[in-house]
Amino acid sequence: MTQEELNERAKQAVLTYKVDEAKKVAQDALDQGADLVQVIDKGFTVGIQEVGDLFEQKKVFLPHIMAAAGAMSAGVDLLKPHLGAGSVGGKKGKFVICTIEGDIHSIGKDIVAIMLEVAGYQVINLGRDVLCDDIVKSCVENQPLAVGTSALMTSTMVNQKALEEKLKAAGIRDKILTNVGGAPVSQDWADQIGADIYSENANDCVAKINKVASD
Ligand code: HCB
Repeated sequence: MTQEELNERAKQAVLTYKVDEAKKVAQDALDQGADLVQVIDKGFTVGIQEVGDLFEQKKVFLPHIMAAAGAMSAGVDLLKPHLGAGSVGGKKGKFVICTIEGDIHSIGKDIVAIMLEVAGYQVINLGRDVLCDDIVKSCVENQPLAVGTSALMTSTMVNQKALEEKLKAAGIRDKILTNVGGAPVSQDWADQIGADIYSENANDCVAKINKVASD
């Protein structure tokens, strides 16, 4: 089976909410030594984005989203241990990541976390709906190169701004790069709140962090 066929099957498994098929595609990809990052990025991720679009068009509803997310997680969880994540020992630096306070959306943030690990960063994934105070605490303890926050709702984006203020108050803002992402987030928003880097997607995030890490 070609890489494109595997990617398409992964996408369809999410689009049709099929947990078993998502696991099977992942296993087939492993068995044939396929490019696993592509299966995630061009397969499962595209599937969940399309389900998201259908949701916005009111063609599917919340239970469908949850089922699609479940299929995606089942496939990605199988692939994760085989991605070579951290194979270079996280030598490029630490990256603290989480979904911002008040927000439980975790799929995109977890994809970014995986891609950063594969790229050689030591990722400290704090989870979702993480209090700004806890993010600051982790930054003080871990002294990462960067902290990335994900916001999927207009109502929680404001907490990315609050984090900027809290990092300043803790006296560590100038020692850490801040990275913001999530569907409603934009370069304009990053500029407005004084975040260092806006990332449109996981690849964009890795590329931009690689650039600053190598400067
Ligand atoms: Co949810 N939800 N949801 N949801 N949800 C959205 C986000 C809406 C836009 C849907 C809509 O109404 N049109 C909407 C927000 C409206 C708004 O404020 N503008 C919404 C709402 C309202 C809600 C609830 C309040 C619904 C309810 O309960 N009534 C509730 C949230 C409660 C809360 O958080 N307190 C809710 C719940 C859910 C779930 C649980 C059903 C499920 C989440 C499951 C999970 O994450 N474990 C869910 C989902 C899946 C979505 C949609 C359909 C897809 C989000 C997603 O996973 N996209 C979404 C609609 C949409 O976005 N089109 C909808 C796919 C990923 C791959 O994309 O953008 O997250 P991404 O990540 C990209 C990119 O942004 C970037 O890289 C990622 C990978 O390429 N990136 C970063 C992201 N984070 C980054 C961090 C970095 O540092 C760097 C880059």
